[in-house]
Parts: sequence; C-alpha cells; structure tokens
Amino acid sequence: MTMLRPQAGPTRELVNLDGLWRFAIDSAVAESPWSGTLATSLEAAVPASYNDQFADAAIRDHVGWVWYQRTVRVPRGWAGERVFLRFDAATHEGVVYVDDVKVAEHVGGYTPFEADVTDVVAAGAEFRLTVGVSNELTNITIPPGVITVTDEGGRTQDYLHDFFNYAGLARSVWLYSAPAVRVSDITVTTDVDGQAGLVGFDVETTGADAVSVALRDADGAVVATASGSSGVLRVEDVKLWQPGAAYLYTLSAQALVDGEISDEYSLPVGVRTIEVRGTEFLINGAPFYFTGFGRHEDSAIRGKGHDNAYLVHDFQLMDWIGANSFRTSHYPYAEEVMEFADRHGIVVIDEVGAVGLNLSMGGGIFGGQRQQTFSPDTINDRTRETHAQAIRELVARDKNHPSVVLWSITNEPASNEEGAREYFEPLVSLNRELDPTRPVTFVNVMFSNFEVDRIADLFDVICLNRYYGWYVDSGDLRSAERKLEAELLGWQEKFARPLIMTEYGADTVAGYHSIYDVPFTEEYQTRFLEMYHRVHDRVPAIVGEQVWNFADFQTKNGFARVDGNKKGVFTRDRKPKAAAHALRARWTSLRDAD
Ligand code: BDP
Repeated sequence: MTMLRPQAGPTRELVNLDGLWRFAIDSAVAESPWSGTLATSLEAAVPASYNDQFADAAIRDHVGWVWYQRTVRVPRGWAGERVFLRFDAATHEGVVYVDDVKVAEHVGGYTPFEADVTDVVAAGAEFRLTVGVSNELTNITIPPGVITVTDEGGRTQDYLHDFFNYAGLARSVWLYSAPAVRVSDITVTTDVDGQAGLVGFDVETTGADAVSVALRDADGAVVATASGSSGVLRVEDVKLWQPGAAYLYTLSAQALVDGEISDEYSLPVGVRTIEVRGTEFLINGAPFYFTGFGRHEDSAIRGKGHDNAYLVHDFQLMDWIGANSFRTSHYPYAEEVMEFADRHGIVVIDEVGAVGLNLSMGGGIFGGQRQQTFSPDTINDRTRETHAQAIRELVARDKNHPSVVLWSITNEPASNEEGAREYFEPLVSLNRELDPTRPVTFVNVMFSNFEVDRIADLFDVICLNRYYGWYVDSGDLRSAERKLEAELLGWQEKFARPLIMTEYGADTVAGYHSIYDVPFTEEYQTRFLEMYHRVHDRVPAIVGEQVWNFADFQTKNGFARVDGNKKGVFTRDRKPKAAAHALRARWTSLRDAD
C-alpha cells in the first residue's frame, strides 16, 4: 500500500484544491449528482467538517451522503505526466467522480486515498470534480454506530464514542503530477551503533530499473549515499532525534531509467531508537516519561477541519504547559500534525479509529441497552476486517514519522468480554507484522480491570483510562486515591510492563469555583489531577500521564454533556482553566529535571 504524501519537487508538481466547493446533502439533489452541475446555492469550506458551517439542523444532523463539487483545471505543463487526485480524508466514506467517471471509492474516515486520473483528464483542460461523502456508521464500520429509521421515516444515528460525528472533507484535497516511472513508497527504519546512526531504507518504484538514495543533514550536506532499492546507510557522529530536541535528516530517493533520473521524492528522517525493557519505555536508551494529553481534532465551526493556526497554537500551548507527548485519541490526525510533531520533537502515541467497541458501556454511562459486544450481529468478523484495513492504512501512512513511538490499535474496547481475545489477537499480530520496529498497545477501560481483562498480555505497553474521583467516587478524592493506587499496583504486579495513564480528567466549567471538593469547579479539576500525580509517583511501572483532554470538545447530546465534554484543561477556544497552571508547574519541573 502506498501512501506517500504528495509533494512538489524537481520532478513533481502539486496543486491544492482547498477553498469553497458547491455543497448539498443527498436529499436536496437529484440522483447521480455528479452528472452535471450540482443544483445548490450552498457552498462549503474545505477543509472543514460540514456540520457546523451552516445554520440548518437538516445538514448538521444529516445521516447519509453529502455532495461536494468544484471545477479543476489541470496545469497545461502536465502533458505526459501521470495526474493524481489525493484526498487527505473523507469522513467516513468517499466516492469521487471526474466528470461522469467514478475514479475512487474509499472506506475509513481518517486515512488518505488517491486516484490516478491521467486517462480521464487533459493537461490545460478543466474537469468537474464531484465528491460524495457519507457519515454513516454501522456495526461493521470503524468506529461503529447504529442507524435507526424514525416513525416519520427519517433516519437518526447513534454511536458509542464520546465526540460529535463530524463529517465531510475535513482535510486538504490535492491534484498532483508525477512521472510514469516514479518512487511509489519508501520505508525507513533507524538504529544506533555506537556514535553512528543506521538508516535502513526500502524504496518501491513503479517502472524504475534502478534506485539511488542520498541522506542529507539539516544543513543540506550529503552524509551518506547508496544505490539499490534497499539497504542501510551509516551516518557517523549521528545527531539523534530526541524528545524536545528534534533533528531531521532528509532522505532523497531517485527512480532511474537507463541511468537517468525520472523521479525524486524526499522524506524527513529522524534517527532514534525505541525499546520496552521491563517496566521501562526507552527512547534512545533513556527512560522516557510521557506528559501531555489525549486530544481531539475539534474547534468551533470547523468541527474536525484541519487548521494550521490551531495547529501552531495548540503546540505552543503544549510547550507552554511542559507537555512532551500526546495521543491521537481516537483516530489518526491530519498529516500536518504528524509532521509538525516530527519537526518539534513531540512524542506521539498513534491511535487507529477503533473507538466504541464496547456495547455494554451503552448501559453504563450514557444509558441505553446492554448488549454483547462481540457476536455475529454486533462487532463481528467483518468489523475486524475493517479494523485490520484501518491498521494497514495507518501504518502505511505514518510508519516513517520519528515522533510515532507507539501504535494504539483501539480505545476502550470491551476487553473483559467473551470474544475479545479472538477479535484482537490477529489484529495485534497484523500490526507487528506491518511494523516490527514499534511497540503496540491498546487503551484499557475502567470496567476491565487487571482481574477481568482478557487481552492485556498481548501488548508491549498497557494504557489505562481511569476516572476514580469522577465516574466513581465523584467528589471523594480520598476513596478515589486509595482505589486508584490499589488498582495500579495490581496491574504492575500482574503484568510487569510499562503502564501509561492515557486518560484521567474531570469535567470543569471554566469560571465555576468552590473551596470544597465540588465536581465541575476549577479547583476540583486541579485537586483531582494532583491526586493522580501523587499516585503515579508511587507506582514505578507508570511511565506516563496524559490528561483527558487538552481542550473542551463537542459531543453528541446527552444529559451528562453540557455543550460537549468539559474535561479540557483549556476551553474549546484554548483559554487555560486553573488546572493548566498546576500541570505547568509539574510538567515543566519534570522537563527541567531531564
Ligand atoms: C473515556 C473515553 C473518552 C471520553 C471520556 C469521558 O475514552 O473518549 O470522552 O471517557 O467520559 O471513556 O470524558
């Protein structure tokens, strides 16, 4: 599977197709909306989720297909080149037409796909680009959901994950050219030998008869070269990619025909090692302690739309607060985010979009009927196939990012239920096969403690989401502290491997205060987090803490949500709550002690 990010270079050109597109929901247009100009007066911004752009419940709550359309002109200099369309994401399913011809279909809302459209477009000419996007979630999608037909014949959708089901074209769309003989994929792995760095490379081409590679340092000086499609480059006196101190080399791969360069593709490379040893998580041989957040791609109006100003500001706030890491809860994030983390030395736990594989939870926190999670009618073999494909696509997309140190294959599944092991074991093996260089984890839910969980031993690292003092012992931090410590010691004793607290947090309404332990106040959030920190410091196997959540975020409606989830340390518009200052004191002193 090839998923190289499109780039402009000596042999490639790139046109960004973001902007305003014609937009309509399917019920508002005729069948086959691609077969002519979309009959609509609406325009939607790309990239952005469509839901919150309009002032129309029929659009915000629509279940099914929506249509985007624009006109695209192929640059006239592209004659003789291959021409591709690339969608960074279409959430959750996309279908693409060039004029009347279907050129691509893709399932999975958070990974890219592309189409070679050379045969249906012409250099210098325009074409009509129509994209259908569906937000439907079923028992065989990742994440899963349920669609219900109402008494009036309308359709509503429910799902088990705690974030709004934003949909549409929330990431960039590209048109690019590449030569017929080209670099089609690169895989890089890194290691260290004394003072030297080892950069393993594997270059796939389409049609080349030879490959050459060169590695340059950050000043552009060539430090190693090789010919052949795979091998290992040796870099003397290597500068490592370190958390908080990124250093990137650039690997250029050339696809050759008869000794001539047909194509060249350049990839940033960070040299670093990762190892799990006993209860330690080592980066470059040194124990690493994760500080930071579970996050969301979420902001007002844009929904999950990628936005570079938010990207910059969010990373600035993470730096201000002393965070060294985050988890891409609960789906792969935009590639701009991953590349930014590479450049700035932020460590990433990279999570596939498998959240809500826990049907019994419906009977717990959010109300609804309890059901068996793994069964032929619920989460089944076909769901697992979708899940496997999501893992394949995530590894293909993100395998070369030095910032990614750990794969998370799911968040809070029903790992205590019958069928969990049969479901997950093959997925863990698949992930290890696809990337033998990184450890694999899953994120365990509170109900599935160390005594009843059926899958934790399959993983290198165990991530825990715990809400003592919130969903249980709400307002009683003393009992919460006792129970939290007892449970963590249980995990440490039974599994003797690294544990990361990937979620702990309390809903907090900014501006709400009390001198007592009153849930929802800013003081309570601070005291809640401090309680966890005392416990973390007493349990040696805990190698990290990521607060839930970086910022307040939108969810579906529910009696436990007031305009969304308020567990943010920052508000949705990124203003600090009191806890931000307490976290800053702890994490900057941990950072300075390094
Ligand atoms: C956990 C989920 C997360 C929720 C959080 C919460 O992993 O997505 O938002 O709880 O309830 O169950 O705030």
